[in-house]
Amino acid sequence: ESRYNAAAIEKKWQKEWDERGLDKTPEDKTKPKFYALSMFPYPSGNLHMGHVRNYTITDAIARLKRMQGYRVLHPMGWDAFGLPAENAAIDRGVPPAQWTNQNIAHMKGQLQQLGFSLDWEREVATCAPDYYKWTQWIFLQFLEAGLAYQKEAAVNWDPIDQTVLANEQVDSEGRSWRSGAIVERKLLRQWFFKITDYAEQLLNDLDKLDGWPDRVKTMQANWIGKSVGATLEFPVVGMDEKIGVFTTRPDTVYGVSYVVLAPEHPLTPKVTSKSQKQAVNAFIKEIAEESELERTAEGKPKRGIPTGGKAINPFTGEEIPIWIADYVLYEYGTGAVMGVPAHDKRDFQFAGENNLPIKTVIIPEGGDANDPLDAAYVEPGIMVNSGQFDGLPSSEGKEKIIAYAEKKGYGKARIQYRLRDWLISRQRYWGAPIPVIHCPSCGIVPVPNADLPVPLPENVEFSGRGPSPLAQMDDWVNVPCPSCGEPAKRETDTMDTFIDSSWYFLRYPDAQNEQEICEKDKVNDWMPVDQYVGGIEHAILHLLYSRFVTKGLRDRGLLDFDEPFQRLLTQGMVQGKTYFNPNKGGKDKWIPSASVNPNDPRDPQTNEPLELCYATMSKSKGNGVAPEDVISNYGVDTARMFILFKAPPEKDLEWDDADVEGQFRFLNRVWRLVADFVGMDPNKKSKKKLKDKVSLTKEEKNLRRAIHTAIKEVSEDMEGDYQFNTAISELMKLSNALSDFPRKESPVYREGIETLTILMAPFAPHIADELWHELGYKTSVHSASWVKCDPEALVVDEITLVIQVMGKKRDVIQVPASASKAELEQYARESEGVQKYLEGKEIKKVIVVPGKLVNFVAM
Ligand code: ANZ
Ligand code: ZN
Repeated sequence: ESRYNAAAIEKKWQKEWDERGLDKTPEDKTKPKFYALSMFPYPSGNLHMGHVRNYTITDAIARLKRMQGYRVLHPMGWDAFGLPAENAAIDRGVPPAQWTNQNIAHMKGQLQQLGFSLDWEREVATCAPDYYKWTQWIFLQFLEAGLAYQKEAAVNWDPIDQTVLANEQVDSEGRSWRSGAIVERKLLRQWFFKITDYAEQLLNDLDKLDGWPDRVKTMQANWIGKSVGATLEFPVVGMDEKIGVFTTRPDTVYGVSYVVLAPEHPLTPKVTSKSQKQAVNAFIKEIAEESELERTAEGKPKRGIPTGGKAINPFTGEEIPIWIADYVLYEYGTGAVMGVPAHDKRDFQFAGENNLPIKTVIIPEGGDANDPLDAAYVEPGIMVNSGQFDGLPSSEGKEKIIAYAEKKGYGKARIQYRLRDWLISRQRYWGAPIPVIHCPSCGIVPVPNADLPVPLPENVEFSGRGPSPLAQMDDWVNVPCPSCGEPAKRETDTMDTFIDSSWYFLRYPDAQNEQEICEKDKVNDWMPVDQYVGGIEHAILHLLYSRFVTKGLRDRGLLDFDEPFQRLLTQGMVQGKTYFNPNKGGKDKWIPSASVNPNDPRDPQTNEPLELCYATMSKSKGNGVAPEDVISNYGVDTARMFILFKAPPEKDLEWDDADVEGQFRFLNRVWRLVADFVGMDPNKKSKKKLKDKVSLTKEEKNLRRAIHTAIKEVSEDMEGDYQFNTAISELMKLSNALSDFPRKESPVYREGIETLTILMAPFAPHIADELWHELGYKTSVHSASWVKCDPEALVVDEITLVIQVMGKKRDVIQVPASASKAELEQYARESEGVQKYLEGKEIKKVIVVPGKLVNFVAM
């Protein structure tokens, strides 16, 4: 074939690979294992360019590792439960299962068309009963271990999706991760996973994750939010009650001027005086409607009122007022704080607004305790006005105060985490039912393992976005109690879909096992995942949950490892050329490219000229490039080469048609290179393997150096950090060196052509296999061994020496790389080019820069 026909060869090789079973996971334990995993997609209906980038990266790694002699597990599945399916059912009357399965079928076809080397025999879909059976099994394991429990709590309520959300699913603006609605607070009885039991391990084990981006580790550490301090107890005046406060600054205890309870604190009504009762109740009502975010936002006025009650600072014996305020959260620490206006920003503001005393107890080195403060002094310093602790540095004082408190019974050391338990129940239909039964006499009864899965009923009616349809299905809800046989009711909440995805990677090693979640030997053999690739948006949610579930199952004796993902690559976004109207604001300013003439871009409504930028591809901006369009124009291999070449994998990638075209031309060039070689006169075309490296000509040596430099550079770029872009540049250099090489009948030329084909295989797998076939091989290039660099070939035996006279370049010569300084000078003096510039002049000085140049200072 003389022309590169991407469509034809891609179809051909995809079929070949399938027939030869190349993508199946080998069981041969003599090879080292490599588990390459992409975050599995939500089956929304269509693959977008972000998916294509994600899976291209993982696929290139999987293909490389196979060639490097690993047995590779590279599976794919579907994160298939979730609200969009239910909303589609409401909006269009299609059952969620049907909508989901149609989408899966379509997207699977797209993935297959992209030629990813996935082992489809291990495909999982979280909405399949043989999968969610094990999600339910995990729930029961956790229930038995005390890691799953029910409690009444103030929870995040999404008013659009009509369900509760976990804290991780509410962004920093207080919006739902899914619907974008501002979440409300509601008091509800809900199921939780006790992730807080693992807070310390989740934090410490981050140190084991060398192959994770620091940014992600920092985000997790901040989310876990470890604070070291103490609980100190303040007796309530006239009552046998103490208010425990959590503080990270026990060293400031002599500066306390009031105590604040969260309005919801159980002591609030007790300590409130008669005269304050009405005001306090009114205030509590007001606060109940505020979100946690509004309550704690910096800069916002802190609202609060005195309860009329008083407490005693055990360290000073002083009586201080008890307040309630919105900035104190009931769910954190003890739900109460000691107010130290001089050394805490929020307390400083609160004291200023409410005329409470401000007492300095920490000063900077050389500072003065009587200096007035215009802001809280929050840095460490020296303790003053603190009785026997005066003069201590605050860090030491902190320890001493805690020790003293423990001795006197005023309190004790405490470690507090920001992390809260994971709220896992959802009042929706399309999720795994929580497998418990509520019995009036036995209480919560787990569904026996033999009865799993608790199936989702199929004949559901979706009336609207009201309460979960499950709660309305009497046939399904009413069951005999598994324990006493009396009438009982099923739990109607389903599990957060993040549970489904927190263990799917454990299923692939043994995806079809009907008896167990996975065979212990298999999962311990394949896990942990050697390279995980996915989006940064999961930095906390999915990755934290997966780490927790892994540790929980490890402690149930199922797993032998601590962490699920050894290395993590978070790929950047794919950005598209985006038109916007600079005179418009908000979402209106984005103008879909489909409605714009690229030669004269104008707002179709106002006719104003538009500007261009790059922004993450999205439906709302109308700036997407459809994968299928690129494939039909150029083929899969071009799309892959462009994606891998255009930007390092962790950086954002700007989609640029000219650069796509550039990669297409490069593949065509390689195609011609091989076609010309294969088409050469058979007598001239070398079939000989290179045996004798000594008698190579200078050109041959140079070409070999180019070949082995490419091998070395590409292999190094593929170690750990996967710098595909620079690897592909090396391929381009090698192809140029081959084009320039004059003696195509040399065995070194064949070595070069074959090397280029092998090096290209992970990136452009279809064309590489076709060229390999053209080169006369019967087996796939993907079963070939990765090439090794011959260090001998890299040795430079000649260097280029520049010769200058008075700093001007006059000649360039080749000299032996081993020449000494004196020899370099000698070669330079003898070079022809400089003779006329030195004639009749006296050489005053010779400057020799070894390996580079000789400069004559001559007059
Ligand atoms: C007195 C104090 C003095 C404090 C000082 C700070 C500086 P992190 O680091 O986030 O753990 N706090 C404790 N419980 C709280 C709650 N439920 N709602 C709001 N604030 C609470 O913060 C710990 C500090 O936050 C604690 O230390 C407490 O204020 C406050 F110069 O105690 B500190
Ligand atoms: Zn019972």
